[in-house]
Amino acid sequence: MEFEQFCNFLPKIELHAHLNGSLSATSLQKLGCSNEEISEYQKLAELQATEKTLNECFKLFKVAHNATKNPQAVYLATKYVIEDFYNDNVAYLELRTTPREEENMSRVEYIESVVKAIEDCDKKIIVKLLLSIDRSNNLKVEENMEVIIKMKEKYPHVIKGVDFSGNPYVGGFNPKLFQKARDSGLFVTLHCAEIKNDKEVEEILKFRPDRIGHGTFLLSNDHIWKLYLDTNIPLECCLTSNVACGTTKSYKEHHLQEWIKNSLPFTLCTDDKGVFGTTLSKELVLACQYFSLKPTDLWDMTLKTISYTFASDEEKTFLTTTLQDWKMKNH
Ligand code: 6MZ
Repeated sequence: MEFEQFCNFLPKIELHAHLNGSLSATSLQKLGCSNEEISEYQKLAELQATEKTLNECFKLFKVAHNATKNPQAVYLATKYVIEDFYNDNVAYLELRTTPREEENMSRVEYIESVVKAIEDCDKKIIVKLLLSIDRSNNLKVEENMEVIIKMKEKYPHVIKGVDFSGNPYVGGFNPKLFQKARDSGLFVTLHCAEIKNDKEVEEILKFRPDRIGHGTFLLSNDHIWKLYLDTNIPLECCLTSNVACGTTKSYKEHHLQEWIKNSLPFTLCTDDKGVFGTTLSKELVLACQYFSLKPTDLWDMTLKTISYTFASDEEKTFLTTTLQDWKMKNH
């Protein structure tokens, strides 16, 4: 089997996908976006990778947010995104999203719409939900966390964790807030070192989240890197996102090579497949191309990724069997 075909058909695991950033142009069209709005959303691909690009990226989410301002649209958006991942042979998906309050929708209604779309899914894909705290919305973080914890109590079979994301140039990490999430039984994954911010990164590593996203600037300071090595926290690696946002200069220079060289835990993810025009299969192909990974390495990585998920033991066993059966049939 050609390696592209291998990446395509492998039952994959996606652990870092933001709902609104994952909406494809077709889905946005179905949600009522105009052609102009859609070309605005896709313009990142045309931009030169400069430091400003990460800020540009955060403006683009407005297009998707404008299309998901009521419960019905949020339900449909979730359904479309799950279908896209299913069509890319993703067997297990952890979707993350920031509960949003709009004129015609409360945060509770937002979350319930996403949960309903997940519960209604009749495809062979396991989907779990992580709720995000937007770091740039500092005024409401406490209140947002309370809503998240309440909703986790109502839908414990779907809502598994909490994420810390948003524009990394704004706001800061509050360990006490995330301790509350942890105490309530939620797993914690935090965007970490997407830009250089050693003080915050140190606080995040000391908190020891279950996973971290990006980790781009962990290597830029020896002390931070040593701290990371002590924790051995799995990294959600988003190759295309980092290159498109200009936080990493090129695929060739991507920090993933250090994880591979040192056998550190990582998994490949899309981040915002709509905004960055990628798929999980494409991310696997890129890893093969730039870091000489072989299909067997990707199978091994996927097997290891099962232990980084926030799934139940039964679900983990099911995923392991799925992967092993696939290998038997395709070798
Ligand atoms: C940090 C990001 C992100 O939550 O409305 N988001 N946060 N770094 C990134 N790297 C590029 N990509 C997406 O999905 C969109 C939201 O996810 C976060 C931002 O807060 C963005 O507004 P939801 O479904």
